[in-house]
Amino acid sequence: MKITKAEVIVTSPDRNFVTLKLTTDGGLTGLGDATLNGRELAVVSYLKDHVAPLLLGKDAHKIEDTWQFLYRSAYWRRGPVTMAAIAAVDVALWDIKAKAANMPLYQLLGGACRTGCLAYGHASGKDLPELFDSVRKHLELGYRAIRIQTGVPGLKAIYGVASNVVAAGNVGKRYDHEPAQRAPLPAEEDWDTRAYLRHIPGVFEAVRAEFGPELPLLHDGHHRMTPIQAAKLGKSLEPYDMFWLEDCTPAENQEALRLVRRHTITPLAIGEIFNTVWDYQTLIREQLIDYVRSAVTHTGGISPMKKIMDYAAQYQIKSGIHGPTDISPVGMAAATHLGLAIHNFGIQEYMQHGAATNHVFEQSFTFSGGLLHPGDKPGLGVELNMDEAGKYPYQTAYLPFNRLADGTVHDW
Ligand code: EZ4
Ligand code: CO
Repeated sequence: MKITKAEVIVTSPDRNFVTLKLTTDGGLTGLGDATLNGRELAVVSYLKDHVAPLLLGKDAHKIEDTWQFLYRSAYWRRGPVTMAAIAAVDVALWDIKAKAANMPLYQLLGGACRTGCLAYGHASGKDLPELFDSVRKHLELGYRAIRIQTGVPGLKAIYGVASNVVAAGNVGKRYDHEPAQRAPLPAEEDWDTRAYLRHIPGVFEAVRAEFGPELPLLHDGHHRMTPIQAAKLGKSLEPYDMFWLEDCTPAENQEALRLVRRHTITPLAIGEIFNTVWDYQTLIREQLIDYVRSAVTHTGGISPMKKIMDYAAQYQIKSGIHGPTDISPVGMAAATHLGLAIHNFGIQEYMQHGAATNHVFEQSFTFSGGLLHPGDKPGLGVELNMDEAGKYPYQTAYLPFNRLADGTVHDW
C-alpha cells in the first residue's frame, strides 16, 4: 500500500485549519490536522515543501518508521511547526491503516476502555451573572464538567472570556471563546496578576454556592503567574475542590512546578504548548502534575501521545488532551479515539466547532450525556468535503498578546 498523493488543504470556515490528505495506490485516503493557531502557513510550507515530496512511494502501513524518519532525518528536532507537520502525517497514516482494517481507529489502539470520554466545556462571563448564565447553558448542552473564566475588575479584555458570545447561525447552541481574531495585527489585551489573584477565589466561592459541590470545575491560568503566585492561587482555591488548575506558570520551566506543588494540593495540568515527551520528563518523573494537556495535533500525533500517556500511567497521571476550536475536527477525532482506548484517560476539552466547520468536516462523533464518542466508522470517522473547504480561503488571524499597565509585554 503506497502513498501516491499528499495534499495540504487550507480552509477557513469559522477559523483557519490546515489539513493533510494522503491517498494510497488502492484509493484509501487519510486525514491529519496540522493547524497551528496564528502560524498556520509555516506548517503548510513545512508539509508542502519538505514533507510531501518525501512521502510519495512510501509504504502507508509503516507508521512508526515514517514517524522516526521524519523526526530524525530533519536533524532539527522538536518545535511546534515540525511537530504539527509530523502529527498530521502520523494521524493520516493511522486513519488509512484503520480504514484498511475496516475498523474504527480506537480498535487498533487496544479497543475501548470506556463507553465515552468525559468532556469539559468553556463557561465564561465578564461578571458573575453572565458567568452563571454560561454555566447553565453548558449544563443544558449536557456538559458534566466545566471550565470557569471571568473578567477581572479593572481589566478591559482578558483571556477566556467570550466577547462575541454566540456565532451567527448557532444561537443558543454555542457559548465559547475563540481568541484568535481575523485581523492584520494581534489584538492587545491588558493584565494585572495581583488584581486577578484577589478576584478569582471569590468567583469559585460564588460558583460553588450557586451550583453545589459535585460539578467538576476547571480553571486556566494561561501561563501568567510566577511560581509563588501560582502556589498562592492553588492554595486559595483548595476549598472549592478544583478538578484542575491549568498552565499556572509559563511552560518552559519544568522546575517551577516543584515550588507550586510544595504549597498546594490543587491538581495541576500543563502541556498545551508542549510538543514532545521531553517537555514532560521532569514533570512526570517527579509527579509534579496530575494531567497531561498536550494536543495530539501539536505533539507529533497519536503515536507519541500514546507513549507519553503510557509513561504518565506509571505515575497515576492522566490525560486532559487539548481540544479548543483551533484543533480541527480531525485533531479532535484523533484525541477521542486515543482517549477511548487508553486506561489513564482523565478528561477531554471540547469547545464545539461552528456550523460552517462542521459542514466542511463531515464527522461521525457523538456528544451525549457529557461524553464524547468517535463513532464506529472505519478510520477516524472524519471526511473533508473538498467543495465546501474550497469556499473558505485562508484569512490572516492572530492570537492576542498582553501588556501590563506600564506597557511591559506579559505572557498571554
Ligand atoms: O489559548 O487554543 O485551554 N485552552 C487554551 C486555548 C488556547 C488556544 C491557543 O491556540 O488555553 O484557548
Ligand atoms: Co489552556
